[in-house]
Amino acid sequence: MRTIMRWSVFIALFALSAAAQDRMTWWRDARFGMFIHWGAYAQLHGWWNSQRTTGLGEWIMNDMRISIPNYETSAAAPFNPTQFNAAAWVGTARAAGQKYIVITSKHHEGFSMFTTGVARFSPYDIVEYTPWKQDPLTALSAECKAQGVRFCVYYSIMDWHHPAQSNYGAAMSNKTQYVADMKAQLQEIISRYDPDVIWFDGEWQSWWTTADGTDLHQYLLGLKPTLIVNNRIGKRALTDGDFGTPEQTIPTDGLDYDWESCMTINDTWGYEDFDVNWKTGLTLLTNLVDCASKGGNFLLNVGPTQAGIIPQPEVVRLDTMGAWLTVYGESIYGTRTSIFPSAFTWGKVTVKTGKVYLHVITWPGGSHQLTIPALKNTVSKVYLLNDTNVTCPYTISNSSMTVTLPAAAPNRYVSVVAVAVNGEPRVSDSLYINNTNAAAAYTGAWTYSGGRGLGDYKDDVHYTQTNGDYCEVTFKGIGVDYITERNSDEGQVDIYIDGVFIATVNCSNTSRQTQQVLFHRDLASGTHTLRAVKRSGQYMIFDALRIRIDPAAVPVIEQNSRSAAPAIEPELRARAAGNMVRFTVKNVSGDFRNISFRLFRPDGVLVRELTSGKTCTWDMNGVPGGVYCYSLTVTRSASRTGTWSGVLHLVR
Ligand code: FHN
Repeated sequence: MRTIMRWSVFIALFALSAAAQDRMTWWRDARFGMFIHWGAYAQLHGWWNSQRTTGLGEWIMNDMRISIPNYETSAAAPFNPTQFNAAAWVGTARAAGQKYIVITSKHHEGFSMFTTGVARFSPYDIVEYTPWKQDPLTALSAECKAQGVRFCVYYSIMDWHHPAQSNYGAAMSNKTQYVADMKAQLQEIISRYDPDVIWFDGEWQSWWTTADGTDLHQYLLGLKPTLIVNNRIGKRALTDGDFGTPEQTIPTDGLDYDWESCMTINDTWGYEDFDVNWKTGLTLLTNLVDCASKGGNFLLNVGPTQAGIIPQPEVVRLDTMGAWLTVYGESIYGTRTSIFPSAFTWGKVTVKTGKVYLHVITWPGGSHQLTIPALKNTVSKVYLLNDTNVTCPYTISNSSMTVTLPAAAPNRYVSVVAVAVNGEPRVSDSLYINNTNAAAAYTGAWTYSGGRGLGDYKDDVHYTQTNGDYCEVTFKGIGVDYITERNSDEGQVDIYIDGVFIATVNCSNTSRQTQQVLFHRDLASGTHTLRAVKRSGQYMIFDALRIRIDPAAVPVIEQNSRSAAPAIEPELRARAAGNMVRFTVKNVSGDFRNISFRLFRPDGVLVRELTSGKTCTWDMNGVPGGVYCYSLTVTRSASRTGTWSGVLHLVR
């Protein structure tokens, strides 16, 4: 009798070590910090020999090829910021809603903004080398503790003044000596100012390696186990430090690990008196909301003057952000990344236990309605976050929720609508069929266009110019959204479901709009076919379908037709108590060789992969909850291979 093997895949979750989780908790909850670039370069404020520097204010020594002696006498020695006021600086950050400050303790110029006793750094520091003779880090760390703001420091590995480095940090003549000196200085900083984060930079020189970063990180954790460091302690790899550091940009889809986007309010980090290209309050608030909606932090920079004053245009903008956060901070602090698989044209979403926050940047006209994918939760109330007495009517279908808003936006920048739910917000499971998925079939003269950079889903589309051409997709689910672009050169598209004409959608619009939900249909659970047919206009664009999965349906696990192995356990569900997910394929007979296990996002992007062995433990930190597809191949012998695929729910 054929041995019937019982395959099952057990999923056991192990919480990350409590220390690792606790260490990052305050940082993740903080969401918004102040970067301060302040050094001897402020004394030159962007000028050298009556010429404007060609680059950033803090790079003036390098960019204007200033020698060390000239920089010592012209920038460092005369630096005398008599108007510095720690209470005012920290007060500005606190009023702005910035929960932590990261100040340059030593930038590439090598001038220490604190008293250092380390040979080869001393006496090139703000106390010993200037007429001012004060230590701003002492004052700021004390003031931060007094005002409840976390104190953190920036530290440059590259050092244009230390005798072991030459050619503006490109050459290293005595790395052992320099690393020893740097470690001694960092010990001074930790013991004297107790920073919560050390923000490394200047790691790109070839003489600094990943191994150097790992060694330094271990050394620092020995001094302060709860210290957080960024990925520039190494070489900005995923495994370096505690968080990623996108600079002057916000990752389009966020990152699936902790990250912080740092930005300037104008275009320079260090002060330049001629850089007046100030970002607007709307831009800055939109950036903050964008970061939070993608699970990241926003570190916004100020560049104080040679006198020790934060430029007023920066203070004004920070005040604007603080006023907004006073009303809407609940939707930023302590929130997590949006649970919805794609962005919305009207704004951004953040969540926390019991709440979904809709950050509406473009207030809807007409009927003033927003539609979001249906939540799995019970909705108890929808209201304006700025006035909880103003509730918003809403309707829920089995795959979407429509909220009707007041006619006017309550805030001139970003208005927030709160959706109160029971427990952890969870969205109805949905799958994306992108225009390149195998499931999409095209009839006629279609063309593929990728990398348009116009906001398409996965930045690619198929298009045709021939009326009658169509795209067709067969899927299983309880609802479908036809997602495409609208533009002035597009026309009408006929939508058929299961061979029946349902609607003609208008894809024309005076200006280009991408990822528009132009058609939505709730469906009986089962297999359906959507056909989109070009009827008129110059172009028809096909971008994606969003399909609602029936949570009650147990997806069929396709079993390799050649294998005698029995069906695998149906739909796997992993409830993440922590972030570590351990997959083990358990085979009673125990005689199989290995497994390959791949986890995909619904749109086909590979999330995690195991290509050999019998168990794997993946850190799912930063991987949002939702529906994932998996494929599992078990090899017992050359002729006995079983392949299964299915759906796995990662529930946060
Ligand atoms: O070279 C530095 C620059 O001066 C500034 O400090 C930025 C801030 O993140 N970091 C480096 C450039 O990536």
